[in-house]
This record gives sequence, structure tokens and C-alpha cells, in this order.
Amino acid sequence: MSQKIVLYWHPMSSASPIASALAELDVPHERVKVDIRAGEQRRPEFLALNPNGKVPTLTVDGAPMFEALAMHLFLGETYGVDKGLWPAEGTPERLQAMSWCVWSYVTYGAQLMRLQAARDMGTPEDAHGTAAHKAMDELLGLLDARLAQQPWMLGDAYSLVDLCVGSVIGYSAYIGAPLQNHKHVTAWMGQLQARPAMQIEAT
Ligand SMILES: N[C@@H](CCC(=O)N[C@@H](CS)C(=O)NCC(=O)O)C(=O)O
Repeated sequence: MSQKIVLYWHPMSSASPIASALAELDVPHERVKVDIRAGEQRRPEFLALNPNGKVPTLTVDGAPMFEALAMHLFLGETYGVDKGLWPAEGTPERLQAMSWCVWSYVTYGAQLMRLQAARDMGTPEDAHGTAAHKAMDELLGLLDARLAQQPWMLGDAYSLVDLCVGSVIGYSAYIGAPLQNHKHVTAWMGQLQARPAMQIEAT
């Protein structure tokens, strides 16, 4: 299959994990920088691709898509199976892959947004910030229990599920999520962040 893929991105943003996924998959693509600090995401030609005016935005043979989570699932299903980086359709692992990816962006992501909002208000210790911190600690406990049993999210081998889940967990650590209480998560994040495809900001 040879689709023309274009990733609209900005360094150190929600688009970075998608750039890393494309690198892990070795999918030929074009990368177009959208300077979100200069407001380029609000240009009409960009809003025609993504009415939200956000990166990442991806086009596939000219057809646009938005939301990083949707891109992780699309890239995994389309390019990952042949490369051994995404489970085949119809397997129990495929169900787990989808579940954990959605869990990270939606369930864990909701608490992350709550903590982020409290931080933005300058009140991370208020009721919202404290509740978000506690909820994240509990959710990280689920992840830690899984990673105590196996080195990677789906078992013995790295997959794009590690990249998807790890990118959300990594950002949450940056804003103060209690990763230090979860030693398996911390060790897994170290392995993940050492991968060449995660050094994408330098390229
Ligand atoms: N839910 C979206 C969030 C995307 C997002 O918030 N992108 C930010 C960069 S990290 C952005 O483009 N901000 C520009 C703006 O809001 O004007 C996703 O996961 O793709």
C-alpha cells in the first residue's frame, strides 16, 4: 500500500507522539510544521483540514483526520500489523490494544486535564487538583500492576500501544502526576523514552 501521508505538527506538542509512531513504523511521509505560537493553525486553509485548529492533523491521500488517539489507532491498524507493532484483527491482543489506548487518552486523560486546569489556575493543591492527583495515582496503580507482570503493554514485545499510552503518561509526569509511586511504570517509561523514535524533536 502506498498512501501519501502528511503530518501537520509542531515540536513538543500533542503531535510529537504521532511523529514518533510514523518513525517507529518507518512510514514514508511529509512533515509540515504549523507554527501554533504564530497562529498558523487558525489560517482558513488549515481550518479546512481540521476545524479545531490543532496539531496533530494528518492527511491520507489528501483526506484529513484529527485527534491523536484516532491517528494512533489508524496507524497501528494500517501499518503496524505487518511490522509486528500492532496486533492482528480478531485477536484478544487487538481488543487490549484499543482498550489501553483509549484508556490513556480518555480515562487517564480526563484526570490529566483536571490537574492541568488546576495548575493553570495556580491552584494545584485545591480540591480539583488533589482529587485529580489521587485519581491518577489509582489509575497508575492499574498500569503498574500490568507492567509488573510483563515488560511491555501487550506482553514480551514493544508495540505502538506502549508509545500511545506512554506519551500520555510521560506528559502527565511533566505536569506533576505521581509516577514515583509506581516503579514498574517508571522503569517502563525509561525504556520507552530511550527508543530512537522518541528522539524525534531533535530531527
Ligand atoms: N485532543 C487533541 C488535542 C490537540 C491539541 O491540543 N493540540 C495543541 C498543541 S499540544 C494545539 O494545536 N494548540 C493550538 C491551539 O489550541 O490554538 C489531540 O489529541 O489531537
